Amino acid sequence: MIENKNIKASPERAILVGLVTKGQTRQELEEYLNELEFLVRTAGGQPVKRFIQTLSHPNPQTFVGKGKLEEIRRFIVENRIDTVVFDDELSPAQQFRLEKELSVKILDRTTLILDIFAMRARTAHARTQVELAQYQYLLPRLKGMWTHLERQRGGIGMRGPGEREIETDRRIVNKRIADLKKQLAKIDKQKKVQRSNRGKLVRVALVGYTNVGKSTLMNALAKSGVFAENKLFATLDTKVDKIQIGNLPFLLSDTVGFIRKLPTQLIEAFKSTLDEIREADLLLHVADAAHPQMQKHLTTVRETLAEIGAANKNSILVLNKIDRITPEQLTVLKNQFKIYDSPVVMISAISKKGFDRLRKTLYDEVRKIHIKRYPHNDFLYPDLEF
Ligand SMILES: Nc1nc2c(ncn2[C@@H]2O[C@H](COP(=O)(O)OP(=O)(O)OP(=O)(O)O)[C@@H](O)[C@H]2O)c(=O)[nH]1
Ligand SMILES: [Mg+2]
Repeated sequence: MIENKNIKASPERAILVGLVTKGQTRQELEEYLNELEFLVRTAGGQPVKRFIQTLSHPNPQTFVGKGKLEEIRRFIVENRIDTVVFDDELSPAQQFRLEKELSVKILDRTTLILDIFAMRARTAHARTQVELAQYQYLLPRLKGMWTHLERQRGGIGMRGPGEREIETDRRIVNKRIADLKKQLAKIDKQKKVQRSNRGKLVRVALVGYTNVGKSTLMNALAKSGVFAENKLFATLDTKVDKIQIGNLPFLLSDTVGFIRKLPTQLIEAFKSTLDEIREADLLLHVADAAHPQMQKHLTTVRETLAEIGAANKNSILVLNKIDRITPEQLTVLKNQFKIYDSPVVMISAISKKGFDRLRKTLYDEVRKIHIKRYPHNDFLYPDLEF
């Protein structure tokens, strides 16, 4: 595992930087920075201040403009800032220029998410996947790193030892990536065997944005003791439980949550974890009804599902945390989702409000799949009253 430098006894003091651009309004940026702040806290840092600039596009060298950079530099010195977090993926050139200009740790959204994944990975499988993603992120950045070090040491020429060291490093990293891929291929095979041993039961997968309550719902339905917490990416491994509603058994899996701009390295590295979703017969798409960004979360989840090859699956939309919204908001929500392309259920995974409806919907949808799969057995599954 690449060392996680973000955990310290006293929290790292961080400032956040984002841009208002043509494609991103001030309000959107504020919302994205709220999420970035939550990510920083999850990683063990303390957000201190936000810097926002309106630019048509990021400066290719320094992300922000010259004046803003100076403002940030002054703030860092006067307020003992350890880290600057940018709300976008920085190019290797930007990253190293910024490190040089600001002399503190520079993180972007991707490194932050990778870092949290590294912190959260519990099993060998999750660790291997995270490490692969981290090395893949690192590979194109090696050159910048060496150039940066050379400059710090006082300017040995670009084609000097620095260049040879880049090559050595690149070889080491490539070898490590190849080894990790081999290890993952082995784990993939085992997981495939495990999945095929589970028999022919209908498979339902919980999917959704991070922190919406997937694991809490899994616990409520299965009493399985899945780790749930008010932090981002509490779950990285897949947990599968057998559930029975009426006389109908099925498998329910809980796995990693999605987020806006989930690093592509992670999507690739977590391929086998995401297989659980890809191979599911039915998706239980959970959303946080009390979150101001719920609609955007729904879109992100749909886009991510398409990206991993799991679009157009049968699904049930579960709007969770209704204990945290007013009766008026609930009415608005009900009207909003009256017409939707899949069944919609509103619940609270904590108070268990709406659970009868959820069980009934789950039963009906799983039964449909069952009947299709075993056409001669349908008499076994009567209509249930809940
Ligand atoms: N008020 C309220 N809080 C809830 C409800 N369901 C879950 N939570 C809380 O939301 C937080 C996140 O819950 P998790 O179950 O860990 O969410 P998750 O979707 O599994 O999150 P990741 O694994 O990080 O993707 C926890 O603090 C839960 O207690 C609910 O119905 N009402
Ligand atoms: Mg979870």
